[in-house]
Amino acid sequence: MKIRLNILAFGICILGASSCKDQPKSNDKKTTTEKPNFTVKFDEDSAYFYVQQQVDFGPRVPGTIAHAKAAVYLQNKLAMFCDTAFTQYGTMPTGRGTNVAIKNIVGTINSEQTKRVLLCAHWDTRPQADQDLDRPTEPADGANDGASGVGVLLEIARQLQAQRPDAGVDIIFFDAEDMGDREGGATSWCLGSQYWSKTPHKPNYVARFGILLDMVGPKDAIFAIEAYSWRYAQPYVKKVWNTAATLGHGAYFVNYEGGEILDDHVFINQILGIPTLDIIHYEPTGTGFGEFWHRHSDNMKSIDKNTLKAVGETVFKVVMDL
Ligand code: AHN
Ligand code: ZN
Repeated sequence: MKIRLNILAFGICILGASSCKDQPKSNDKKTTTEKPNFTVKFDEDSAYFYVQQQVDFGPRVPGTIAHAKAAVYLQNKLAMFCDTAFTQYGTMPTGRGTNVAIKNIVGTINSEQTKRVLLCAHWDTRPQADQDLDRPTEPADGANDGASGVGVLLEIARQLQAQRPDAGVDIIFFDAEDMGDREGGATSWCLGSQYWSKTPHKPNYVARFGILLDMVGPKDAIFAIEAYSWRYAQPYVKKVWNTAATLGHGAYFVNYEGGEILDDHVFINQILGIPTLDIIHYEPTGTGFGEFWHRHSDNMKSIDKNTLKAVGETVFKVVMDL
């Protein structure tokens, strides 16, 4: 928090930083838009619980029993909260001579609405915590890297039952984002989103824009503006970052560029052409993604409820404002 205050020169962020801490546990914030009344609601305890439940299956490494069980859990959750839910099955080359089975899990709200938004996150866990000196061939829990984005989206879906959005919403949990490496090259990452972008769950699928959540749980997370997001989805980056500032979350959604990150949204932008932005924790030092990244410290201790709330409220309001 201190570092961020020093870096940032403008008022919104400074105000945001001081107000987001020690906030009373009120979930209700009146909005200031001309839209029909709604209240920004997001329960961070609920989101945290959804992260915990995923982690409790064990690392969701493609091909494992934990992965298979989590897929059922996630489809059931989306079936509870959305109008429809199903799993898209596929197969993709890993880039290293093998294929991997893909399960992309899709929940849809207001299927007939043409004004749609895509909300997505990857749900798989990297097969190895290869940034760790200790046990680098074993997977981490993937609390941040995978489970955090999914947990936030599940809570948003739950809230959208009580306050129905005018827009259509498609929530997609992408499989096999995190199996990539240098040897396999760029296309060895993001296998589920590559599959879906080539073969969307509905023929001729369109959405106005998409929001990808990745590693949205660290304490004092920094969501710098990711360069592909700025290139392909600039108006929506502005909308999301301005919404965050309005809600007092400007300390997380900072106004500087964080470089190019190869993530699921790149393939959605380049293959399908749906402008999609990435909300991803970016740390200017070290690995770029924080101390926990691809290490065994990516466990529940690396999840902060305040960060989940900042992201959840922001995305909820963007959806309801549509
Ligand atoms: C690369 O490291 C090439 N991309 C980061 C995307 C990622 C990995 N997100 C989570 N794990
Ligand atoms: Zn990862």
